Amino acid sequence: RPRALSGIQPTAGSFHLGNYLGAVRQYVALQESHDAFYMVVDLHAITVPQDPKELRANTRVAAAQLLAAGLDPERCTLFVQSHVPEHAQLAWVMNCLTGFGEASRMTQFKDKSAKQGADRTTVGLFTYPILQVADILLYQANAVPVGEDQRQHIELTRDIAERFNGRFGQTFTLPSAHIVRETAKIYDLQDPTAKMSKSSATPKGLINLLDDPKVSAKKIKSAVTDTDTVIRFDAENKPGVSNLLTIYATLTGTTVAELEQRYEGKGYGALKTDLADVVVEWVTPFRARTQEYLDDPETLDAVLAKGAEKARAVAAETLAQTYDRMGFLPAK
Ligand code: AQP
Repeated sequence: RPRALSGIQPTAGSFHLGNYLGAVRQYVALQESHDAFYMVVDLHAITVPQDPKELRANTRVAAAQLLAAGLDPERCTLFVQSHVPEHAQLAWVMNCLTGFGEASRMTQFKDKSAKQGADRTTVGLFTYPILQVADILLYQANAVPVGEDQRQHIELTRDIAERFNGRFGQTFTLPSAHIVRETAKIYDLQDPTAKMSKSSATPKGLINLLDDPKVSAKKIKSAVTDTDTVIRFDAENKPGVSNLLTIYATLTGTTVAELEQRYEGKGYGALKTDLADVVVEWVTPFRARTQEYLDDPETLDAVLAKGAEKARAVAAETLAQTYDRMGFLPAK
């Protein structure tokens, strides 16, 4: 079976709808066809300041949400990044193979560091994509399910893997981004030209899966649309309505075309009210399942321990081979 690998940050506590539709849904799908490794990326999280107590709690919350979304530890390997020390070890090697200019061209870093200012931007944030390179290459992953915002980082991973293979002999599999076009970028409800993100300009544009469903329903109902009245998918001219149609179609397993037909002659109010109901119906059992996993931390930790053990077996082999190829003297 081909390998899949992806990771999600535990930072915000709750995942948002963009994380779920853009990435986590694909994790669930790929566990059927791939030998899949999924991790809660706590090492990535500390590239911005974290409260230690919250980070620890949120790591469990993230794992619980992944299980609630449908990851099955019998069918995939679910673990916490810091439980597998090879990630940090291979990241150092990859840092030494990456050009400073090359890393400087990463748009996510440019955007985030511009927002934070140079003094608050850590070197860790700068090398974040290179840790991601190590994450992916350690598992010889073929497919990396992610949202559109990660495409450039997967390209970087391919470049560095090719560079290593060229210099030291075939070692790493070249991965491909697994990006589902329709849901590759879910937009902010208040600014439908910007990505829905945990650092959105206003919380009103962001649907957190673990929020009170009433709050989420209200946000859907006050989503920004346009002054036209027709319910039609047109990402360029009607980004707000198009985003709502994408969310609606994906959560209900219908198509956008079907929805356009169903809402012909109806107003935006009807679409929003119905979508608010759809979201409430989806998040309510999701929250309950997440809580069940959190109520039993021993079982949750056991799942993560078993996952880390399985992940380590693969990661250690890749790291040993990498060290050997580079000419490190083996420890006796
Ligand atoms: N709006 C989105 N649409 C589609 N996919 C998205 N992803 C994030 N936002 C969207 C995908 O979710 C996965 C996990 O992301 P992460 O843990 O790296 O979080 P993030 O990308 O940092 O999430 P945010 O909310 O966008 O955070 P900030 O504001 O810090 O940038 C990834 O596969 C990502 O593509």
